[in-house]
Amino acid sequence: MKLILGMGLTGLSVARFFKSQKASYQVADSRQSPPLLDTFIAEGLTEGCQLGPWKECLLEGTEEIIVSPGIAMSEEIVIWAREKNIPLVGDIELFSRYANAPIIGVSGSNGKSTVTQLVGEMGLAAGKNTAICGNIGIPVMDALSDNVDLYVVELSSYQLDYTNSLDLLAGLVLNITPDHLDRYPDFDAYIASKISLYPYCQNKVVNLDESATTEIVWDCCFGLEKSNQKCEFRVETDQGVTTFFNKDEALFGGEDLKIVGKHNMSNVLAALTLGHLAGLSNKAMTQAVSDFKGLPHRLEWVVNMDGVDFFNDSKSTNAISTITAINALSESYPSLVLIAGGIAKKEDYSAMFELIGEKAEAVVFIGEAAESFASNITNCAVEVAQSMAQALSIAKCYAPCGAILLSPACASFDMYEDFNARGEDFKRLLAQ
Ligand code: UMA
Ligand code: ADP
Repeated sequence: MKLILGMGLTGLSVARFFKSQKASYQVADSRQSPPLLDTFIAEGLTEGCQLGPWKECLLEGTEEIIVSPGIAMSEEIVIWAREKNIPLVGDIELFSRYANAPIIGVSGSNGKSTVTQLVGEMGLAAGKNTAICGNIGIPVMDALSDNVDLYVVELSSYQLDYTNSLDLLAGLVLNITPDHLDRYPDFDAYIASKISLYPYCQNKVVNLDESATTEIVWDCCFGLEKSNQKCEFRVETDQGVTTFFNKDEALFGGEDLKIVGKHNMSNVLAALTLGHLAGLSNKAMTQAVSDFKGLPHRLEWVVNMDGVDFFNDSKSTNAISTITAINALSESYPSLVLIAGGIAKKEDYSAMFELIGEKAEAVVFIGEAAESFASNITNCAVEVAQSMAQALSIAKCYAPCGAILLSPACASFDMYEDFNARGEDFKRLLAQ
């Protein structure tokens, strides 16, 4: 009997798969009423369902556990399973057993979804039936199909932690900066989790700008700052004109990109390198890059109102992504007002506070972290707001021109269901 732990998106996709295979399984969740329970019931997937605090007897007769990524390794049920030597895998490993098309894997602290989506769109532009899935929001077991030509899978560290076997045609850890430090004993453990992707790769792709992966013996590389002769793709800037190259062939210019900021140039290089390894043509990849508008909530331009551009970067849930957004926009906007805050991550925000003082006209903080963040700001105006609506109206007072940027650097759960809801609220308020 298989045991599926966690009745979220992952658990649902795994239960659907086992049902389709007529395999016997049991589902369990440590919450009394998990949000997707109704869907499990409607689809007839509640076989042997156990809800509420984990009980050791759940493991009786269990030959393998498929554990959801949100369940930490410190959970009792995981510890008991390990003590009993019951094999424990995540959905990614299960998927790898059945997938019969090449898989590209993308991990990293920031930019995973952007690169995953872009590689996926390159695959589609090349006429391949491409599945874009994984941590990006579509569980891999829901994407599994005999009709797929290419899988592009976003891999989180949580998923990698429950993976022991995986076959990737190519894989990349885009960057590693502090995140999820509530799940790991320290930053080194988080780095180790990310880097565990590489042994699964037929082609290891490394970002030369990322110091945490310099030890990796790579097969392919790219770098925006530290490019070299061995890079298949590179960017050159001559007299302010930026061009992307594949070896000696000029592909497109920086002005052809609809996504802004240097970090997105790095994301494009990453996607080109992975797409190339998947056998995609430069023509198809160039088409996909020039059509790519980026994903919602990632430095997304929303509207120009009374001469002010509004950007929604709600997906920024850590300091470095907000630092990246401020740097990207301050290149083009001399006046920048930031809205940030929410539930602070267990990380050092001092570099972000300093940059805000240096580059922003004003900052408006919201959410649980507001007061403590505000006390760390010097060199620019600082305000605390009680709601997104109030934050926006305060921000507008400081921005007669330039840009207003929502880039929270924090989790959203104090005020919203998730980062999507936060970004949608920001956009809804702007549409009023
Ligand atoms: N649960 C328990 N006990 C626990 C923890 C969770 O029973 O101790 C139950 C919850 O009650 C809930 C279920 O597990 O019913 C939720 O499982 P989950 O947290 O693993 O979430 P899923 O809905 O399966 O979504 C997961 C990813 N979530 C996490 O890793 C936390 C989604 O990434 C991913 O899109 C989805 O699988 C499909 O692959 C989200 C995420 O926040 C977007 N990821 C983190 C990030 O990007 O930073 C890693
Ligand atoms: P992830 O899936 O890793 O969370 P996303 O593509 O969803 O990555 O972007 C998350 C946040 O990180 C957004 O605020 C986005 O603007 C920012 N970001 C995107 N790419 C990069 C990058 N290469 N380096 C740093 N920040 C980035």
